[in-house]
Amino acid sequence: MRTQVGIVGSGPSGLLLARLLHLQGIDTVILESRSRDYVLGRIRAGVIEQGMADLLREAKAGGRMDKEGLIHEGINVAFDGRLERIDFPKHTDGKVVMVYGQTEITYDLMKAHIDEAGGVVHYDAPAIRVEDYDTDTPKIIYEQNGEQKELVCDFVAGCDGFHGVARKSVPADKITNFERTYPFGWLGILSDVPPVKEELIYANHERGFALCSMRSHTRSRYYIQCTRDDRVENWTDDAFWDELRRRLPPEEAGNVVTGPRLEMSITPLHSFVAEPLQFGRLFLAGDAGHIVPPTGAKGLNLAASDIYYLTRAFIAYYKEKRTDLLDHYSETALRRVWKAIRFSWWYTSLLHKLDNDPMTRRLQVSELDYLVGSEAGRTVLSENYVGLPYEKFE
Ligand code: FAS
Ligand code: PHB
Repeated sequence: MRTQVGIVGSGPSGLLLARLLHLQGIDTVILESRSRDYVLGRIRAGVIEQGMADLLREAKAGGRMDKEGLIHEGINVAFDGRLERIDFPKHTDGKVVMVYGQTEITYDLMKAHIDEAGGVVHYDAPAIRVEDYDTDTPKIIYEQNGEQKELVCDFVAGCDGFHGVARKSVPADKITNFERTYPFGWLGILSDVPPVKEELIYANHERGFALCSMRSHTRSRYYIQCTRDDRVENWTDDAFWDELRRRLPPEEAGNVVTGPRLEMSITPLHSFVAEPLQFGRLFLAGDAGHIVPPTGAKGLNLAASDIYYLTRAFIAYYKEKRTDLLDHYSETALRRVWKAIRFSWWYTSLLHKLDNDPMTRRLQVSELDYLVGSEAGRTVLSENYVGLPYEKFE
């Protein structure tokens, strides 16, 4: 099999890239190890920046988002029994975020790229490795129906997430990994109950972090900090709701509407960056190149900015035979990645129970008190949360 851009992984990165290139007449083939339904069934991101929303519109896959997505002009921060609202438009020249689930985004991209445009995606076709990416004809070796096959390409985009094979196809001495693992995770529940509040609540509490989010006005997503080795089996729904309420200010705790779980899962928290993101004709994008703890809601949005730069680089190559944008993809994408890594680490450290030292707790509460009491503090939080601007790349 032969194509122009071979893509490993049909998560939001891979699908968005394929869709945007298709609209420019550039051929792609996606190889995905899982089934279509499995990919669609994942419960992940819920908050998207302006940049991601604009890219979905550019991909002509933003119609349902614009109809059903919830525009949020702020978040709430809870600590010390207080609840403080951060007004984004006031501190960022009118910028906002959108609450629209990753599951919905994946559905919309599959519909636009595969069902409506006939885009080529091979499901249940795991890639085994990427070869010859330092030549003009890189190959993806993959398995399908028990047979080993190869996809010959001009370029390979590794959009196969943290556990994928694209990054692992690069020799260790050619890549530098930066990693930080946190000694805790998030226990999340999805339930068809109205959210406790119109906007998200990020709560710092002596018992640990809590987050109140949603997917719609009738479907809520809540998270509480748990230990890294905790297990979903340890938690009944009631135990989850009781612990969540303990970590919220009294009024909000009283307003929580509880219900049975649709889904419950634990997410370990870590920060990871691979450098560079380009190896000859192999390009890494999204979680294949970097991971952030979900506290800052940046994972999916960083995947979007990578795809913004990578799409423009491929278009410049195929339309004008330019290679300069391809050569600058890695450094440009990583500049924005590191700022989001820093913000996500800082926000995670500020809101989570890091240890049992009362000094740590006092430092967190006083930093939160400073932050919400200062215009500069509110601006710093708002600017980073709504998403730092994309660089001009043309
Ligand atoms: P993905 O991991 O989504 O997709 C990679 C694809 O590659 C998968 O379909 C996988 O099956 C496939 N694959 C893997 N190995 C393969 C192989 N060998 N061959 C073929 N295919 C292969 N981000 C936010 O911005 N906001 C949030 O609110 C947020 N909340 C989150 C909550 C949770 C609980 C979690 C876990 C993550 C959250 N994230 C959030 C981050 C998350 O959204 C990721 O950043 C996003 O899924 C990244 O998309 P991709 O890069 O496409 O990787
Ligand atoms: C979510 O809605 O799943 C969500 C929202 C904000 C975050 C992380 C997850 O920071």
